Amino acid sequence: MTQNKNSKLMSDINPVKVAVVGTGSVGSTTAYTLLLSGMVAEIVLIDINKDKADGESMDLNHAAPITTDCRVYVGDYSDCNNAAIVIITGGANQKPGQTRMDLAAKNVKIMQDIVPNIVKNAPDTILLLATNPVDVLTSISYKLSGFPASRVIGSGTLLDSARLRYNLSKYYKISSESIGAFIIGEHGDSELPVWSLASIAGMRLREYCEKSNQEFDQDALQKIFEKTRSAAYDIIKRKGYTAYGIAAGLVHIVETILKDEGSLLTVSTVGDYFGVKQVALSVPMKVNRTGAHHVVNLSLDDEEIEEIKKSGQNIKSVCSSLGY
Ligand code: 6V0
Repeated sequence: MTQNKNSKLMSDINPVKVAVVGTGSVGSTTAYTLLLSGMVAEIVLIDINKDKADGESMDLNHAAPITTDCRVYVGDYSDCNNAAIVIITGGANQKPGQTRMDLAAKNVKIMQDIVPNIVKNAPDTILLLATNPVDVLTSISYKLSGFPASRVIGSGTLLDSARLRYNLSKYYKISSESIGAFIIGEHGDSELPVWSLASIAGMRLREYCEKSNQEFDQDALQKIFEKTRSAAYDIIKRKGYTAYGIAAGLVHIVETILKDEGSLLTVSTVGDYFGVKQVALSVPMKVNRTGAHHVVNLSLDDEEIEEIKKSGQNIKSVCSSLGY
């Protein structure tokens, strides 16, 4: 991310507007991360709690003169007009012990309010969802919006994959940047790690361990995955919400879109995956200026295929229980 105040900003070249709907813990942290990135000229904040949005806007604007030139203001949906991306973080969050799926009924009603309003005012924008259960809501928002699937993107397992790489980096004492590993499927309890393709220095983990004279310990890997999967529960139990990881993830997706990078990110879009049709879940997707595109079928092993199918069916059955 560009952080140097004096460097040429993308917003200097082509003023970019991003709207953030929902200014709670995730929305406000995302807006702050976006402001610091220097990638956008305008950030519009939208929330049913206008006072909260106002307070966040005032606070964020005071950071602008000492960081990057960026105008932050509270708006309504008409201000989404011409926004390159609208980030949706509005809705209920998990309370200690609650699963993401427990939020589905409440948050789908909120999407029924938010999504048509965005579509009316910003028919060409890209929707980027974080609100949970993110895959269910991405599937439903795709239908509500009438947008092509590539323009309705859930943050999916980008965060889970980052958590996995962080936990593996601690275990192997190697920078997370040098670890190729990811989580696919639902951003939630049915997600799965792709151990069959995980690699360090181009080698599968078993081979890496052999060559670096360490034990390949499958049980340790299982524990690392369980710690990754339960990370949100563990954080929420202690501080009540999670925000930094998802904010960094959302801004990374924004950057990938605005810079037309074509990076493969584990984000969620509606498609047909391993025989499960028309569902949003995460596999590596090519992300560029036009959105997220499913361009490659992973070579999974049989067990992984069974697990991702179950994960997809799980998301689909929650969607149908909600009438979608
Ligand atoms: P929060 O702090 O309660 O903020 C939610 C905000 O949404 C509040 O300010 C509400 O006023 C606002 N809101 C509610 N209804 C509407 C509406 N109809 N229109 C506009 N705004 C509305 O929650 P927090 O920010 O912690 O979490 C937001 C969502 O992100 C939750 O669903 C979380 O579960 C989800 N997360 C998703 C993650 C991911 O990886 N995808 C990670 C962390 C949290």
